[in-house]
Amino acid sequence: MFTDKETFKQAFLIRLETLCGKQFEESTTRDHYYVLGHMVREHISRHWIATNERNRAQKRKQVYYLSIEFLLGRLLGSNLLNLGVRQVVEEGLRDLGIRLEDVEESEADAGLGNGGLGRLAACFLDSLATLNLPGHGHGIRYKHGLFDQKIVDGYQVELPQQWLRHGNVWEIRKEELAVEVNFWGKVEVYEQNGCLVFRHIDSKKVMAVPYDMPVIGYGTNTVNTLRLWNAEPAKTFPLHKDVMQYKRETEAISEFLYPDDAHDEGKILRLKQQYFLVAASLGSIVRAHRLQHGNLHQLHEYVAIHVNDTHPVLAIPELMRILLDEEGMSWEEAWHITTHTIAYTNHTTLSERLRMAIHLFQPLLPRIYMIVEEINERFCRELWERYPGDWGRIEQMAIIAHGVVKMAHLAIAGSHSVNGVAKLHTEILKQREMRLFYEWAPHKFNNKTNGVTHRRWLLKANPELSALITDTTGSRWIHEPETLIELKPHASDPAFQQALSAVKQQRKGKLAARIYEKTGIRVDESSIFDVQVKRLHAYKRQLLNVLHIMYLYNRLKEDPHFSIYPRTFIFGAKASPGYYYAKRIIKLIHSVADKVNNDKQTNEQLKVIFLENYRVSLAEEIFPAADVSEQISTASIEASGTGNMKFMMNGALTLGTLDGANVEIAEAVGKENMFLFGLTAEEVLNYYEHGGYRAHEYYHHDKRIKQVVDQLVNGFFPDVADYFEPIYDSLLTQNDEYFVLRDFAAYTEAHERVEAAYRDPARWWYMSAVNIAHSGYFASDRTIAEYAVDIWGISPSM
Ligand code: 73E
Repeated sequence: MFTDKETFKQAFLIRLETLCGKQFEESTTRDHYYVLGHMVREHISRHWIATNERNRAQKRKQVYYLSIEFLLGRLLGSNLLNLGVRQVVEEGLRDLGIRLEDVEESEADAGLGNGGLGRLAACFLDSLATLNLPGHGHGIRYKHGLFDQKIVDGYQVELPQQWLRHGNVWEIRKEELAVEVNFWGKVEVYEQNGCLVFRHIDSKKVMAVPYDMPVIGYGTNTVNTLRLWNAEPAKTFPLHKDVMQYKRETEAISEFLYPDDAHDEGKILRLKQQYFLVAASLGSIVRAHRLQHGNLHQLHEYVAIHVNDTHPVLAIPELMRILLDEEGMSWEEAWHITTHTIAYTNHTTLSERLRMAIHLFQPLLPRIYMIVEEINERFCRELWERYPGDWGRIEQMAIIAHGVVKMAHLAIAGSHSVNGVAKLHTEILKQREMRLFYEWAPHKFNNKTNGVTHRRWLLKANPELSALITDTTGSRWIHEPETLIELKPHASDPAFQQALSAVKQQRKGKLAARIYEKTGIRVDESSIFDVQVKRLHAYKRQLLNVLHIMYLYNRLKEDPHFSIYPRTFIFGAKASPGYYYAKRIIKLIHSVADKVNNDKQTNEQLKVIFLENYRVSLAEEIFPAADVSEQISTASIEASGTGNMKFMMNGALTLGTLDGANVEIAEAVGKENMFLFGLTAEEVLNYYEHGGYRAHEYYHHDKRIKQVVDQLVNGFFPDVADYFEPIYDSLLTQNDEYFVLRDFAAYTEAHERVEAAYRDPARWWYMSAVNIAHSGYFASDRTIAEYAVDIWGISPSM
């Protein structure tokens, strides 16, 4: 039905009638979206079935990627692109007077994630399918994804996200594959034929119902599966009195995504979600394996299970439970299979501190808790043999200690592979955060530097630049992103530079139009677009960016000889609803924007824009239009960052610290092709360990700093009273935990280097081209190929 324009149009119009019961004339954009989605599903269904059949018949090893988040964004555009039918569809619709762009925009973002971690999982699915790897996702079908952000008077307000309001064309409910999940109750132990038998009784049952979504590879027939689990009441309602409450509590499990990024909360509902995901996923994985192999003795040879951060770490005791209680295996065999099946990625050093209180854990999951206790006992015994008498070490490494379960320790003990997400991050894990574990089992530790799918973030998001690349070097880069390096010889070619800058200009114009539509503010399209988009977090230091803007403003007001190359500072960021400090920073950005944008003396040189409700679809409009990519976290804290890679691919230059994957970007492009500044990770970690930083000194010795910090509290922003006082206090009273003032001068100086480079177009576009040329390494195809070989032991299946 997509072979040519005419066939497509015919097929489209017929389905409009059968699916929507409408004539073309009465149809709406949403109808068009619905019909197109169905056509794609129909088109791929044969391949989807065939992929599943092949996996069954070939008995190939499969990987299951367990993640509490999948930040998919919109799917229509990328599915059409991956199927290679986008152009036919676009032209066919155009004949009918429909713009494909409008149809795409009517799709709601599937916002089932907070930020980098969830988006990484989505990029990985794209690469798995494209590389024909047998890899599938398991997640939760949250009714409400990450909240929608509204800005009212400069303050963030959260609204529930409603992505399912008009249904979801991509999913198929598979009720017959539902899995029962047990909570609460107690464990009965009795003896049978000389063995101890454990039975979980009086539990509250929840049905996990899978909704399958196809994951379509680029230019291949492989269609993998993303299985999202929905929590529903069990088929037979229990006969206890409060049926309504049971229904409410059950459905609550898959109702909301927790809006926390890079920091976890030990809440009971979160633990319920985690076990729900794990029990449902393992139930379905094990059922499929049993059907094929009859038993689970070879599970680890045919199945790899990846736990994305510690959220799904209960996969370890749950798999043990299945092997022990359902299969009757010995502890030794069950442990062998479990540890050889499971691998774990750590995404943040903060998660090392992640704990779950026993008094919450034990009653909710009594049998799982017993198994964790046993794992801990055996683990401590092993440590005791290895380090006799070294109580201190064993206490620090124990999985259960002082009334809590340490999730990261369980993950390391129960898996065969532990990886960080960038070189620097993995080194910090090995040498600091997880040093004792690294000493105990160095062979488990490895690095897998993150990557992003260049097909969404370059090919789809930036067709203008993609066309230029293909015109220059051919289209091999789409399948083999590392061949982008072939652009390098063109980096100093004036004609190429000219074309590159024209493409950027075009995208800046497009974003400027969007900014005007959303905010009513006109920005100068020839100004430098300087962008910081990411979750709002103190360690990401949006505050450093804002204080620098305040400094520029002050200087422009006070110094008649001072001028700058016109700049547009663009922000996008959601703050966790309960993270009050972050919310104050959002208000601060708006207060500064208000001043700067409305001051005739400055607003031709300086503009500040906050784009509300930052999300995947908005990101796709922003990256292609950026000149400068702000990656300014306190060194050592951002595990990797992935926005940095998306900017780089789109030819923006990084203004950043030597943190996370910035370090590897610098290795790839050369320090001279970035704007690096500030403390190194080692310096930061030294300060944290030995002290010696006094924020007051920087405040008193640098007039620029004193002025902007004082302006937070001295009435400079008259409408906010003392709302920014906590920000002021964080810098001075609390000695500036993230070294904002310490790095201020270096950051200002780096901005001056940016400006100088931008004033020299030949240099700027050379640098930009070099960045694009080296971005292939940061494609998730490379990352996934490494996981496949080093961790999962899977190979392509076609
Ligand atoms: O540096 C990023 C990293 O690029 C890191 O902060 C982020 O993961 C990205 C992908 O590897 C991350 N998110 C979380 N932890 N690390 C997190 C923690 C709890 C809940 C939700 C997300």
